[in-house]
Amino acid sequence: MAKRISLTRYLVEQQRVDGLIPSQLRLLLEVVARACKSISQAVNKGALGGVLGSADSENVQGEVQKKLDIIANEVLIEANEWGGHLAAMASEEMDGIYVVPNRYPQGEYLLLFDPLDGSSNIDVNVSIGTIFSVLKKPEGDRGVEEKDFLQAGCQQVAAGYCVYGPQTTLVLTVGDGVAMFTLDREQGSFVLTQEKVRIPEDTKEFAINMSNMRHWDAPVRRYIDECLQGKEGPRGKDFNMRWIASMVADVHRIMTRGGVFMYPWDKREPHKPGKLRLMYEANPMGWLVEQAGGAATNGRQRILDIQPTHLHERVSVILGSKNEVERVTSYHQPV
Ligand code: AHM
Ligand code: MG
Repeated sequence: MAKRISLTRYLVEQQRVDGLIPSQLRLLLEVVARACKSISQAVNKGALGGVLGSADSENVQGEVQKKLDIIANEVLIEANEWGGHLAAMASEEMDGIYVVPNRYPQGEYLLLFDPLDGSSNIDVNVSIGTIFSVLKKPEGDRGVEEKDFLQAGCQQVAAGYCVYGPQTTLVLTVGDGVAMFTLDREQGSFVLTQEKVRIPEDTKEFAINMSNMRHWDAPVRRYIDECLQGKEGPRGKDFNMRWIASMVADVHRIMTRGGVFMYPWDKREPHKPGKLRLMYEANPMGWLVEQAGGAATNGRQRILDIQPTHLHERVSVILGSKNEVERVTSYHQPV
């Protein structure tokens, strides 16, 4: 029988053999995984757990919060605040940063998360997920501040997501490729099910919210127009479209079989660079995709090179199969 490698064992081996993960980071990742298990349980209960529907609140972006957005946010904070490995956390669902209270020891890491991505899919039993990113707190004795979080994505020391679908799958990178772990519900542990994930460089599948087509910029329109022309057009092949409207689920499909995912700037909100959030969505997903051999840009530059100026910054996102991302990006370059 093939040996089963648990997440714990995988992380210990990465720490011991490859020296890739300091012990504090290993502990942190274990705690995040444990929190994801709790969120997965809440998601699975659905109406039976009374967790569906909206709460009577809005987040900092003015979006109505779902009950599960709030539950997932609390689970992540409660699981992570006391372990001693973190200095502070930031979440899509909180206005400012959450500094670890004085009653607990302070660690050297910063954790950022979108506690429950794909909120519009919660009540309709479609895959949703948690996205997270880990940064190192800059050196120094002063207390942690919001500006400590404003590091480019290339500074991440770990990133991952957990998709709550037919299976619960945790996907992780610490900078040495991407590994996938499937939750064994009977054992209550994540088991390694794929290592060295590779995204094919070419694809015939794109993911974009087509209902926004009339609002897009010319380069995105051109790319999608050419895909839609199929075999008869300049691409010489037929394309398929998939849009789940949960970034986690769309990215997971791309991790599994390739494709290109786009949430571009559009002219409905001309002053916003895009819909998705740089720190909680684009950076962790961008790094995971790059670690699996794909690419991630905002049309003009590599996502991971963007210097953030505020915590809840938004960004235009194009990521997935390398050759397609490079093509869309090249359409954005001035001629
Ligand atoms: P959320 O973090 O509030 O759930 O919003 C992000 C989600 C992404 O998961 C998804 O790609 C996108 O919003 C879907 O947007 P739309 O409803 O415009 O298709
Ligand atoms: Mg969200």
